[in-house]
Amino acid sequence: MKGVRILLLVALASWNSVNADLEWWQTTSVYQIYPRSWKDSDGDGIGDLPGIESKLQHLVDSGIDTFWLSPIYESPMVDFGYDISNFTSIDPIFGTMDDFDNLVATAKSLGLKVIMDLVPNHSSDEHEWFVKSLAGTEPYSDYYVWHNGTELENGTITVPNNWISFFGGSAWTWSSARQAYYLHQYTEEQPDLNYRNEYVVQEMKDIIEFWLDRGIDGFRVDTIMTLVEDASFPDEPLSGTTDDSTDHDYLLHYYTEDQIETYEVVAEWRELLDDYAFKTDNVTRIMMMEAYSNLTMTLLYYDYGAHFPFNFRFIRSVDSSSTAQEVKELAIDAWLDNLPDNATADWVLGNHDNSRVASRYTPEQVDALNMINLLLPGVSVTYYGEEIGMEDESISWEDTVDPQACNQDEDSYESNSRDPARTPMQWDTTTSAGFSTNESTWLPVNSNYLTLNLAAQIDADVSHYKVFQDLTTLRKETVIQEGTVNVQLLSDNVICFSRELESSSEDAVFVLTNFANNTETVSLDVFENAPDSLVVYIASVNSTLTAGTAVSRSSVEVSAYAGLVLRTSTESSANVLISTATLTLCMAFLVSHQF
Ligand SMILES: *[C@@H]1O[C@H](CO)[C@@H](O)[C@H](O)[C@H]1NC(C)=O
Ligand SMILES: *[C@@H]1O[C@H](CO)[C@@H](O)[C@H](O)[C@H]1NC(C)=O
Ligand SMILES: *[C@@H]1O[C@H](CO)[C@@H](O)[C@H](O)[C@H]1NC(C)=O
Ligand SMILES: *[C@@H]1O[C@H](CO)[C@@H](O)[C@H](O)[C@H]1NC(C)=O
Ligand SMILES: *[C@@H]1O[C@H](CO)[C@@H](O)[C@H](O)[C@H]1NC(C)=O
Ligand SMILES: *[C@@H]1O[C@H](CO)[C@@H](O)[C@H](O)[C@H]1NC(C)=O
Ligand SMILES: *[C@@H]1O[C@H](CO)[C@@H](O)[C@H](O)[C@H]1NC(C)=O
Ligand SMILES: *[C@@H]1O[C@H](CO)[C@@H](O)[C@H](O)[C@H]1NC(C)=O
Ligand SMILES: *[C@@H]1O[C@H](CO)[C@@H](O)[C@H](O)[C@H]1NC(C)=O
Ligand SMILES: CC(=O)N[C@H]1CO[C@H](CO)[C@@H](O)[C@@H]1O
Ligand SMILES: [Ca+2]
Ligand SMILES: [Ca+2]
Repeated sequence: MKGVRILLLVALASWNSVNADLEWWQTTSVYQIYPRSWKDSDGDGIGDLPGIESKLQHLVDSGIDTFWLSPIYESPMVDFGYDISNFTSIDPIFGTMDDFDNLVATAKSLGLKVIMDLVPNHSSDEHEWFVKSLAGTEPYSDYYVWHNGTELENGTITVPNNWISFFGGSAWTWSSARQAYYLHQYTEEQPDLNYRNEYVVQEMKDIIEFWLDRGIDGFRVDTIMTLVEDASFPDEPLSGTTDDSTDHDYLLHYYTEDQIETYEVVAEWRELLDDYAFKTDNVTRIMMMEAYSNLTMTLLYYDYGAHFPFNFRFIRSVDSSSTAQEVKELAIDAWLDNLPDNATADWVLGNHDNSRVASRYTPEQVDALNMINLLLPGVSVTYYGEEIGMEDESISWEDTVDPQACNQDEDSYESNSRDPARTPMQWDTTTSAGFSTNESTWLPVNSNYLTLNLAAQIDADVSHYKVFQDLTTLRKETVIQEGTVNVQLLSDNVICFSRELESSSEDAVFVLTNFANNTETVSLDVFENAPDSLVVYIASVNSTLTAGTAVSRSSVEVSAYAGLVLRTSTESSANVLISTATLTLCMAFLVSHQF
C-alpha cells in the first residue's frame, strides 16, 4: 500500500509539471551558480561546493528546476576556472570529489537537475597535455594549435597571422621551448586545443562521459564558436569599428569563429549524449551552447544537435535605451520567428560576463524582465542574484581581479571588468551578507546588502523575490508550459504577450511590460480572445495596480517600467481541475495495473 501511495504522489507531481509530449529540459528553469560567489562554507572568503550544497533549498524555494555550475575544475585560476589544468578533478578551493558527489546526491534528492560547465576550446598552460605538447612528447605534440610562424624577407620569424585574443593583443605566443607559436583565443595561459587531432576529440568525449557517470544531467558548453579555426590561418579582415589594433573587435572573425567543423564536433557530442541516455535510463542529457555569434550561426547549433544555444538577444541586441518596438523585434520576435521547427526557445537576461539586469537596464525593470524571461515559451536562464535584483558594485582598481580588466590600466579597466557582476550572493544582513563568516571576501560584497538581500525580500510583503516566486509557480502551469504565444506592441512603450491553450481560453495569461519611465494606458483589444474583464495576477513591485485588482480589457494602466500579469481570475482553477483529473487517471492506471 505504501508503494502505491508513493506512486500516486509521483504521478500527481509529474502531471502538474510535465506534459507527456515535452521532455524535462524543454520547460526547465535554469539558474547559473558562480561557485566563487554563492556560499562559502569554510570562511576562506571564496564560495565552495559544501556551501552550495547547504543552500540548495533556496533553489527549490525559488521554483528553480536546474542549476548550472560555472567551472569548479582544477585550475591555476588565471581566468577563474575557465583555465582548466585537469578536466576530471575538482579544484581544492571548491572542495573534493566527495563534496561534488554529495552535492549531486543532495540535488537529486531535492529534484534538481545538475549541469556542468564544459570548457572544450582550451586548457590551462599548466595542464599535463600542454606540458607534454611543449616538450614534443607524442601523442601530445599536436594536441594544441602550433605554428612555426611567418618568415619575413630579412629572415625574422614573426606571428603566423593577425589574429587577436579576446583579452587583447596577438592570439599567438612564442614558446622558446618548442620554438613555435601556439594559439590562444583567450589569455596566453589558455592555449587552444586542436580539434583536428582525433585524440583531442576522443579526450573530450571521455571527459563528457566521466561527468555523466557521476550523475549529471548535461553540459553548458563554453565559447563553442571558437572551437575550430581555419586550417590555412588566413589574416582576418579589419572591422573598421575601432582603431585599436590590439582590441579583439579590431577584426572580423571569419576564420577563428563559426567554422563548420565546430558544428560537426557538436553533432558528435549529441550522438554521445543520446547514446548515453539510451544505454542507461533514457532520460535526456542536454547540451546548451554559449556562442556570441550572429543569429544565423547561433541558431545553426540547433540543426547540429544542441538542445539549445543561449539566446543572448536581451544582452547583445537591446539595452535600456531600446524602444519597446526594438525589444519586440530584435529580442523576442527575432528568436521565436527564426527557430527551426520544433526547436525549444530559451531566454537569458544575464551571466557572469555582463552587467547585472538592474544595472544594464534599471532596478525598476527587474520584475518586468523576469516576467519576460520566465513566461515566454521554453527554457529560462537566471544568473544568481537576479531573483532578488542584485546590482553591479563598482570595484576599485586595487580590488579588481578579472584578467580582462587587469590587462588594462587604472583609467580604462572599468569598462572591461566583469567583477561588478560577480560579487557575493546577498543572503542576509549578517557578516559579508551571509555569504561567508570572513569579513574579507574574494570580491567585496556590494555595499547595498543591508537593504538588498534575500532575507529582507522574504520578509517584505512585496519584493522582487516574491514576484520571482509567483512567476516560477505560474510557469509550472500547463498554459505557460504548452500554450501558444502571441506578442503584440500595444503602444510605443508597452509590449504584451499572451499565452493561451486552445482547449481553454479561461486560462489565458497576458503579460504587459512597459519599457518607458512613464505610465501608459493601453487596450488589449488586439487580442481577440481577451476577456472583457481581467484581474492582476502578478504585479511588479512599484506597479500602481497591485495583485488582485480588477481591470477592463479596453483600459489597463501600466505604470513606469512596470510589468503586469493578467488573468481571468486570481484563482488558478486549472490546477484544481488537473489534480482531480490526475487522481481519476491515476486510479484508472492503478486499477488497470492491478496494484
Ligand atoms: C579571509 O579571507 C581572506 C581573503 O579575502 C583570506 O586572506 C583570509 O585568510 C581569510 N580568513 C580565514 C580565517 O580564512
Ligand atoms: C586528473 O586528476 C585525476 C585525479 O586526481 C588523475 O587521476 C588524473 O590522472 C589527472 N589527469 C590529468 C590529465 O592530469
Ligand atoms: C615546423 O618546424 C619543425 C622543426 O623546425 C618542422 O619539423 C616542421 O615540419 C615545421 N612545420 C611546418 C608546418 O612547416
Ligand atoms: C625585419 O623586418 C621587420 C619588418 O620589416 C622589422 O620589424 C625587423 O626589425 C627586421 N629585423 C631585422 C633583424 O632587421
Ligand atoms: C530505452 O528506450 C529504448 C527504446 O524505447 C528501449 O529499447 C530500452 O529498453 C530503454 N532502456 C531503458 C534502460 O529503459
Ligand atoms: C553570419 O555569420 C556568417 C559566418 O561568419 C556569415 O557568413 C553571414 O553572412 C553572417 N550573417 C549575417 C546576417 O550577418
Ligand atoms: C515536429 O513535431 C511534430 C509533432 O511531434 C512532428 O510530427 C514533426 O515531424 C516535427 N518536425 C520536425 C522538423 O522535426
Ligand atoms: C520603488 O519606488 C520606491 C519609492 O518611489 C523607490 O524608492 C524604489 O527605488 C522603487 N524600487 C523599484 C525596484 O522600482
Ligand atoms: C524616471 O522618472 C523619475 C521621475 O521623473 C526620475 O526620478 C527617475 O530618475 C527616472 N528614472 C530613469 C531610470 O530614468
Ligand atoms: C559566459 C561565459 O562563460 N564566458 C566565458 C567564455 O569563455 C571565456 C574563456 O574560457 C571566459 O573568460 C568567459 O567567462
Ligand atoms: Ca570556501
Ligand atoms: Ca579554438
